[in-house]
Parts: sequence; structure tokens; C-alpha cells
Amino acid sequence: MANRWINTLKDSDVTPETTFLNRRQMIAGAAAAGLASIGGSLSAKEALEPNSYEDITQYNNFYEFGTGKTDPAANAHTLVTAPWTVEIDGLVDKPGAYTFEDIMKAMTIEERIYRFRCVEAWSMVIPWNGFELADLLNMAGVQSGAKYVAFETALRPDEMPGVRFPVLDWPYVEGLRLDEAMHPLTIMATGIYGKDIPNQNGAPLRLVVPWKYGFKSIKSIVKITLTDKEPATSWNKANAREYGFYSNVNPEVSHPRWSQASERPVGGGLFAKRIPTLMFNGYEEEVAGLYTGMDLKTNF
Ligand SMILES: Nc1nc2c(c(=O)[nH]1)N[C@H]1C(S)=C(S)[C@@H](COP(=O)(O)O)O[C@H]1N2
Ligand SMILES: [Mo]
Repeated sequence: MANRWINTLKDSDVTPETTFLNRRQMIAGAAAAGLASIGGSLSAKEALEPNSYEDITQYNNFYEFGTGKTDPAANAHTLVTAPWTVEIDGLVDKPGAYTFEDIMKAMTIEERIYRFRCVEAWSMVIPWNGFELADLLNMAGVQSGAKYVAFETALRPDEMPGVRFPVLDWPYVEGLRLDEAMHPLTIMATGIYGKDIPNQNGAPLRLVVPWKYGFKSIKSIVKITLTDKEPATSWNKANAREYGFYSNVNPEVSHPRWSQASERPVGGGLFAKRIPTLMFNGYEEEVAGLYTGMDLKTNF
């Protein structure tokens, strides 16, 4: 418990002693002990200094609530997040509508401190609570023909003032290759700093893929489909030249309108220095093997 919000992760913190929490239990004041599995070699090599709760929850992208960075915090309170169901369908043994409560009961909730980098070149470090996406997919039973996972955000015009504007083709959709989805770094987040995830951050559950640009991390998910075809993604549909399917953080591949070689850590103040962006956002050791033999300039 004592080290839960430690600001500088060291080698010694990445041990099987690290605590993770069931957020429901934690709200009740109880914590469960468990395994550790935080950001892998990155956290051992480099300190991850989490951003403040305020930075993480007041500076967001969630276009369903407006395109400004403070719009989600101002507007997302209208999203009704309970009851919530996630439909899992396609190439699975047990398709169906899974309630959020049933998912939470079946999953092991832990804490992971991940780097997060937006394609717009700002970055944060966020202490997420959540579970591995692989556990959820295994619960539904992935069939052998499945090659990709498609995700869809809720589309509720009455609760989402931003969807009146055709900035994206709603609902927001995203996708991963199955091996990316099953990778242990890929999580479904349900909390931040041990509290239920705020609406503006994607309540009640959102994807987090730490080696990819932020837009892959789709929020407020209502549907997950296992498929044998590469799924469409919102930003690729909006501008295929600028946003590819993979969207791996890569300092060597520029966005057509700006360099991706450096980033601005949010919360560092107006004169904070930009820092160099790391290949795969610092998770190269863990994920580079997923892309062996692929040209990452054409598969951007
Ligand atoms: N449904 C939905 N998911 C979304 C977005 C969005 O507009 N709608 N924006 C994406 C982008 S561009 C980023 S950078 C991250 C921002 O996550 P955060 O606000 O929790 O930092 O959410 C991603 N997920
Ligand atoms: Mo983003």
C-alpha cells in the first residue's frame, strides 16, 4: 500500500511485491495484494513520474464532448455510465452482452503506470487501474480464425454534445491486430489513481495501448468484435494520409504536418523542455518483436 503512488519507479519497485487493487474494494477502503507487472524494462531503466490527477483529468481528447482540450472535463458529466454493457461478438465462442459488473467481477484489477503520448506531441504519465484486455478476450473465447479486434465507443447524441458536429464519422471506432490486443501491456482501464475512471477519460472502460499514439486508446467502449479483417479506424477514415492503422509511436516517422521526434510533457509549465520521443514510446524491448520484418514507414 505504502508505495502505491510512488513517484519514481525503481528496479526494486518492479517486483512481485507491488500492490494492485480492486478499485471497488479500494473505494471501500480495503486493498488486495497481488502480482506486479508494470511497464517492463522502461520502468527499470527510467523513472516514470506520474502527472497530477488534475493534469490527467482536465486536459483531454474526447471529441464526442467537443474538440477543445478542456471540453471533455466540462461536458462529459452528461454521459450515463451505469448500467453499462459491452457487447462482444464476431469470432468468439461466447458472444453476448457482458455487463460492466460481470466484467469487473471476472477480471483482476491492477495498477500500471504507463507513458501516454498523443499524436499532437504532448505526453503524460498515468497511473491506470485496469485489467489485461487478453483476459477479457479469453473470457469470451477467441476463435482460431480471429486476426483482429475492432472496438466501438458509445454513440449517444443526447449525452454527447460533440457528435452533432461531423468532425469524425461517429461512432468512434478503433482496431488492433490480435497479437497486439493479446499483448500483456495492452489493458482496459477502469480507474486512474485508484478512483473510478472519470467520464472525460473514457468511463467506465477504455483501451490503453502504451506503445501507440493516444488515439488508438478508444474510450467508453460498448462493442468489441473479433474479426478476420483489418477493422476501420476513425482517424484513418478521416485522413488516411495522416493516420495509419498501426500508429506505433515512432520518432523516425513524421506526421505529414509535424515531426514526431519530440514531445511536450504536460504539466511541466510553459517553459518546460521538450523531451525526445522514444521508439514505441519506450516499450521497444517488449513490443518490437510484434513487428519483425515489417516496414514501419509504410505501416505507420
Ligand atoms: N471515443 C473516443 N476515444 C478517444 C478519443 C475520442 O475523441 N473519442 N480521442 C483519442 C485521443 S486523440 C487521445 S490522445 C486519447 C486521450 O486520452 P485522455 O484524454 O484520457 O488523455 O483518447 C483517445 N480516445
Ligand atoms: Mo491524440
